[in-house]
Amino acid sequence: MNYTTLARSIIRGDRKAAARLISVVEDEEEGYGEAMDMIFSASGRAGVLGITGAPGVGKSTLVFELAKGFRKEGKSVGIVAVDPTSPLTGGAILGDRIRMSELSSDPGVFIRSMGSRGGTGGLSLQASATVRILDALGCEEIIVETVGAGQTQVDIMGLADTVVVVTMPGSGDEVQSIKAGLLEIADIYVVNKMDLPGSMSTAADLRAMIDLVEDWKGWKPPVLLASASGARGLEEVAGSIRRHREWFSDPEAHMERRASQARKEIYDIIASGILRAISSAVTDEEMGELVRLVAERKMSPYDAARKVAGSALPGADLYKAL
Ligand SMILES: Nc1nc2c(ncn2[C@@H]2O[C@H](COP(=O)(O)OP(=O)(O)OP(=O)(O)O)[C@@H](O)[C@H]2O)c(=O)[nH]1
Ligand SMILES: [Mg+2]
Repeated sequence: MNYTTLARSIIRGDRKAAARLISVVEDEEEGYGEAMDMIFSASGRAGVLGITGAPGVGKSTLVFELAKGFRKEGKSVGIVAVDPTSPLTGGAILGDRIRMSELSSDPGVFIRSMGSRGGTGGLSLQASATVRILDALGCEEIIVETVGAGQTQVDIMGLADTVVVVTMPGSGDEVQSIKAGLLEIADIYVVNKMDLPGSMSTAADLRAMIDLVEDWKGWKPPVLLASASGARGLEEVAGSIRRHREWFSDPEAHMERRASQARKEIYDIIASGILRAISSAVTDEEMGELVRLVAERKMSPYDAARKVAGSALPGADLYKAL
């Protein structure tokens, strides 16, 4: 299969071709790198927004409302919902589908759900390739929903220019978990479900936490109250996203973040490519035998890894590397 034909169709705006190339990346087919080079050249125009937070805080509802807002401005929208938890049951994804059905009939909206299928490639790489493909397709705004830190393999900062961390009132645990993992990644905080009791004090807790950091290097994350399902506070959220984007669009000022995004993507691509090359150097039987030996504790997993990698990379100093 020549994926470059697919890439050309995507750049012309062919949604079916985009869906197919995303599947190629997800299924870890070989040889789509050249198509991704073309996609890369045609991308770079979209605004990429990350929405993250604990399960059930209202991320998808917020994504839906923000997408509707972008549509009102006449912008085309791509939505990538990453569900690392339950690729099998797909419960959350199904719920999202129903919620999204209003948008999915809109030709200006492209929605894609993805979950880890337990393959060798990283979900991060799949998500970043999907964002690029939607960008090349012509989506002007791309929203990526991921479940909060610690529960996901997807580094949202590596994907998005603006990251919104969503939380909800009622659990001090929430603020604790944000402290533990999400503090460094948030550009904007949204305390969703402001219709429920305790939203003011959750916001106050977050603000107190933010105030402890002395130097925000030009952008101090605002804490906003909203109700995604009640359509309250959404203008303010959209406004903050716009302001952050303006601030972030100065390329000189943000080389550090862009460089760390680039570094991560390069390493993800290397890791997935090498893993694929190495895996194809052993047969399923050979791999099965090694798995059995390690499971029976007759061989160290490091030794097994060296044996597999050694047959694909003769001459590499695997004792040093592994
Ligand atoms: N009371 C209240 N409920 C809300 C609000 N926003 C969303 N919800 C409800 O919260 C529940 C979870 O919303 P989702 O948007 O699916 O949350 P999520 O964070 O995407 O959930 P996962 O993707 O499963 O992690 C749904 O029943 C929503 O209707 C709100 O502002 N107030
Ligand atoms: Mg969701």
